[in-house]
Amino acid sequence: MAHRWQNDLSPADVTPEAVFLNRRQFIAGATGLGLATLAPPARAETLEPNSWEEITSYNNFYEFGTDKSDPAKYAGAMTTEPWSVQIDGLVDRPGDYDFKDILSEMTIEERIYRFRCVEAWSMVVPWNGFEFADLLSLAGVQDGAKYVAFETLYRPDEMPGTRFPVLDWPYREGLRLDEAMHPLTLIATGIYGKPIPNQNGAPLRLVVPWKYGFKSIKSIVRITLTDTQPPTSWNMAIPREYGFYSNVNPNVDHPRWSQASERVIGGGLFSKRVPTLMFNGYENEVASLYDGMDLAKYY
Ligand SMILES: Nc1nc2c(c(=O)[nH]1)N[C@H]1C(S)=C(S)[C@@H](COP(=O)(O)O)O[C@H]1N2
Ligand SMILES: [Mo]
Repeated sequence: MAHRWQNDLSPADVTPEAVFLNRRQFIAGATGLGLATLAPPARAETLEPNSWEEITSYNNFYEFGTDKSDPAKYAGAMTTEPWSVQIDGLVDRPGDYDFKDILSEMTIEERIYRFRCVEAWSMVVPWNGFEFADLLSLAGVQDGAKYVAFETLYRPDEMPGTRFPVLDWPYREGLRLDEAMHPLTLIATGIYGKPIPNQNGAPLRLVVPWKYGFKSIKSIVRITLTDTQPPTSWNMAIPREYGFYSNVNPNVDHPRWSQASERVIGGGLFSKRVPTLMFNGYENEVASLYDGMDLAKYY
């Protein structure tokens, strides 16, 4: 598939990880030598991807517990082979799509995206994957489809967190069809060129970089094309706090905290807060999807 979206970072920025660390030191050193003008502006600096360690040990995957360290501890028990995705609803070719067969049809590319959790922390992740629109073409979207509903695996004997009614399992998410078809909307199958770890949503998870992280549903087993807005887990749990759209928006606060800024994960002593960007920095690409919509009402 031709690339329909131009990354603002080059793959050379990603590998190997050691290069990042060295470059960070170089930037710090250069600043010390009075070459401060070479240092990137504060917000752009966060586009340096987080480390593998940060991305794979600080997670939200409530099926394995609510602590950020639970998924790395417990998600290893999730069986990811074999894996298939049921694609149904308003599609021409409904059925169970084996993950390996899906992969054989897709061209994997790298996408370095900002990732912003509704809890006001953020990372930058070098995903590997394919555009969700390409998966939809496999199944063939029918006229009349307006939304896409997603479901995560629900297997209680492998998912200790599902013993607690934190959410109405299985974890469910949804997008409007035009959001789902947007070239930024990715199915991630890897990170840093390696298969995606279970705690990050193996073997395939959604990534919608202009929306709060909970929209990026993990370990997908079902995709349904519908003509009505599907129920979604966080919205069902606390509708006042978690809307269906959940676009990153520094001007619309969460009822219990500000969304104007975010804590950048990593950097140890150097961890910092930065201003949150409209649509998480993807405003030019996605703002037109919401022309004429009141973003405070459709939060
Ligand atoms: N199935 C499922 N998907 C999920 C979640 C979850 O608890 N279960 N958490 C969401 C939230 S709140 C965030 S911030 C991201 C975290 O992704 P990461 O752990 O890969 O950083 O996954 C999202 N997808
Ligand atoms: Mo999140």
